[in-house]
Amino acid sequence: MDQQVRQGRHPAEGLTLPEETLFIVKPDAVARSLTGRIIARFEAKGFEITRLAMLRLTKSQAESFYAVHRDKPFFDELVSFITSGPVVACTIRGNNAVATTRIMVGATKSYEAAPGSIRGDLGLGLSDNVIHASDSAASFEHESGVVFP
Ligand code: FUP
Repeated sequence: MDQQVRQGRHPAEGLTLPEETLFIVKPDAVARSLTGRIIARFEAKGFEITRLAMLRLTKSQAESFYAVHRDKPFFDELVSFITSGPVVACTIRGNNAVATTRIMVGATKSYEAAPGSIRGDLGLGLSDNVIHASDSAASFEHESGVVFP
């Protein structure tokens, strides 16, 4: 067993690039009872959960969350979908968290996402694509501020 684990420290300590990121289990995945399975993948990878909540985003929270997409044709559908039911928001900490989480999540279009990724294994949709994950440190700061005010 690893020395750090033996001493009771979390494996996420002593990192080369300690970082935090945010993922959101979307309403489709919560409704399909996939929340535990998704969170378990991040725990198994070695990330430490730092915040966890089930919540329902308001329309104004969702519009702020997805502000970067405000001018896109799919913006209204995106806001409508993410507010359509409860979500589970989670911040995690670990080595290279932002980029590693994006790899674990997979391509935006679930039906094209590689098997082995969360979207590739668990979804077929586009706006209903199972999970959101911050794509940069700046996105993490903005998005976590909206979700965990
Ligand atoms: P991702 O970072 O993979 O979640 O994807 P984007 O930030 O590009 O898109 C945000 C969300 O918009 C996606 F989760 C799904 C939705 N979307 C559409 O509905 N249609 C599109 O053409 C692109 C994205």
